[in-house]
Amino acid sequence: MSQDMLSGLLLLGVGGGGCRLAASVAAAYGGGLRALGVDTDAMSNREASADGLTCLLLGGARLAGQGAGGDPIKGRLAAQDDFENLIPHLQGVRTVVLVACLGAGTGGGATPEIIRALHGMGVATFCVAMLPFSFESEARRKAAERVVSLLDEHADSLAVVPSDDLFEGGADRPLEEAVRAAEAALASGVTLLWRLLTRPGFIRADPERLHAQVIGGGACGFGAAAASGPERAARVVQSLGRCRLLRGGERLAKAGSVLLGILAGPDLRLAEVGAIMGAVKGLCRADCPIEMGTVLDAGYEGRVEVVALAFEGGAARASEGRGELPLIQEPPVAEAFPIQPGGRKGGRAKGGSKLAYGATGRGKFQNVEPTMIDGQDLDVPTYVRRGILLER
Ligand SMILES: Nc1nc2c(ncn2[C@@H]2O[C@H](COP(=O)(O)OP(=O)(O)OP(=O)(O)O)[C@@H](O)[C@H]2O)c(=O)[nH]1
Ligand SMILES: [Mg+2]
Repeated sequence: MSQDMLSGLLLLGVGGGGCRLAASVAAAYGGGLRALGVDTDAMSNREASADGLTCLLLGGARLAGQGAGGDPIKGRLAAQDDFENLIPHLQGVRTVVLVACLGAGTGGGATPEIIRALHGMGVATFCVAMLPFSFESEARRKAAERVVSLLDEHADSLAVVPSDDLFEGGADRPLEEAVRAAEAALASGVTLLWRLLTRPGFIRADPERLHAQVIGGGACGFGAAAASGPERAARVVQSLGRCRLLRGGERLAKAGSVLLGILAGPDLRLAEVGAIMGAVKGLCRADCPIEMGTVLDAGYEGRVEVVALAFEGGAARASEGRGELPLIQEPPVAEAFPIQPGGRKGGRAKGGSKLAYGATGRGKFQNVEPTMIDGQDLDVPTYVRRGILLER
């Protein structure tokens, strides 16, 4: 079994933009990353497949491979139709890292549905959701915002990334260079989990703790910085503190837990690891746990890169973690995806289950021992456990 199979992670691109970004993240990782794309648009699927990403068509019977045309309801129904086809790809997967661009039909409509179904199967989800560029229409921005609240409700960890921020300092750069830099920034954050697990340096990340981190993470910001030359350890943390994706350090200052990767060549010195950790601690709250790992790769010779995932929440306790591997053979697809003719946009539960139950679905039972009967946590309301949409 390859190292990547052992990581239990799957990268999933959703929609046209999501698949393109997932393909570039997988390519930036350098091969071997377990990745998949799903889209309603057959042509876009073919393009992503040509870029090396295996893509599945969603809603072929409903949309004839023509895409969701900007309509998130079509995207949602397409995911309901064909989620089943994803199941063979989930063998051994404990955490799915979803990448989607919001503002149109498939990324906006299918992503919350897929997350809800994965949650019903006991698979943890870390969603990276891109917001439209500021030069796109107001309607796209509003559509994206509506989806963010759904994702917030169902994803275990959620990083919302304004596309503009990814193109930090890129306005005057040649377009191709700006796109490459933006993709590299995204890849640094998204692939950190894989790199810590499958290409560790002398400090290895623990898969259980990473899994618990995703489950308890909540809102997440990520940022990366690189430096070389003298004083590179001090300078790399200074530029991480200024990173726009981390809101100029605000995300770190408020974080409930941080996952930090130090990526360097074999020339990395122990004193530099100490200096980086000390400086990052200085950017965070005194009581913020920082889980750190190093990735040593000859390609980084002379350079040090620091990647931080700043989570609002802390790692889930072992009792909250979904320790069991999902039962791939008998997925609760029917319960997770009740077909709703003329279903409501969003389909939020009455009373807004986000406030009541949060991303884990455990609400006020968040910090108590789960009441487990037949493998089901009865502290989580049935409709949340089964992903049933309630009409107001
Ligand atoms: N960074 C980046 N963003 C993209 C790219 N393509 C699309 N987007 C963004 O993604 C948003 C949604 O567009 P798509 O991903 O193409 O839409 P979709 O999810 O395929 O939905 P439908 O086409 O309606 O089925 C757009 O408003 C853009 O902000 C891309 O290649 N790179
Ligand atoms: Mg599309």
